[in-house]
Amino acid sequence: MLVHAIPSNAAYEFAADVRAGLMRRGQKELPSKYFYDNVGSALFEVISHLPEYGLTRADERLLRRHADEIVDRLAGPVAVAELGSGSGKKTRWLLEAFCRRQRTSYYPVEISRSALVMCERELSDIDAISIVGFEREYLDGLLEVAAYRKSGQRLFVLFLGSTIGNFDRPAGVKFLADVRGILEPGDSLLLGTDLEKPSSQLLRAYDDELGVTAAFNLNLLARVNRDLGANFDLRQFAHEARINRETRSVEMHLVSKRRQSVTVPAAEVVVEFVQGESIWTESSHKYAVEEIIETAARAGFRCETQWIDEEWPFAESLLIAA
Ligand code: AVI
Repeated sequence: MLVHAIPSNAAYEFAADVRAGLMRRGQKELPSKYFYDNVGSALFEVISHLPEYGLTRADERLLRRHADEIVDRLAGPVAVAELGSGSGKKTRWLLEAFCRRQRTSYYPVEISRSALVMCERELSDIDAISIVGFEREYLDGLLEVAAYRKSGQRLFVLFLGSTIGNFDRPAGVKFLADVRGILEPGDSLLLGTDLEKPSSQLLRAYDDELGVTAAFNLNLLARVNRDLGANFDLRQFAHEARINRETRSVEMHLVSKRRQSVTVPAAEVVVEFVQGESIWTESSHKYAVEEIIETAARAGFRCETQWIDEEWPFAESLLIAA
């Protein structure tokens, strides 16, 4: 696989985001996109196997069951781009179905290099596939993929795993509208979205018994230590999952167990914590089925069809650029 590597200002952006998030008045925060270094990507892979976290398996089940039907609905030569490919495991079904029809170019866009490497290992045995990976933020990567488009070729974008849920709702619409802005009419987007479910089920999914999600969350502090030279004492922070009914989301926080101060040299800050104060690290918004159609319409897409998993409420929506 050819990999286009990330530009070197990423470390500065990380330091700037950490500084801005930890120096905020009121709720401190760190952006969830920084979960996915090598350790975080490996932990997320484990989360996807946990009995409490059915999201990834539901996504994969739908893709496995409906891959042929999805591909049949997309006529002509198609290049496939995936925003956040992860290990690429669940994409195999779709790519195999495309490659049975025609030689297919697959462009995974990932901020995690280790995920790109896993993805290539997982998928390179498929006959008639060519893989070119982009170590980029989603929209930057998609812009580059669009520049690769051959004349007469349609782009089919995958945004799976309910990553859309990690944006707040207005930002989700804006993100989809930005994707739409890069596409041409008739191109398509397959959007995987986790649906609303009981709070007790969500709390178990985001605070599992084994403590893998806790490790995934705490790894963000470990990454700040590793990459920015900070001195977070991981044992002095506790993972917590909270339901936010207003935003219909599950939030993850890291709660300071005592009064403490932490230095982050590369971000040039010393951060003070009082006991019980938290860093908000992620929100996972859950959607109603009809809401996905309305959200897509506001971003300039028509919903062609949806497939719903009954075992773990989750929707795969095929959206066409209007
Ligand atoms: C990647 N994303 C959709 C996952 C989610 O469910 O929000 C990340 C995750 N956070 C905790 N567990 C998994």
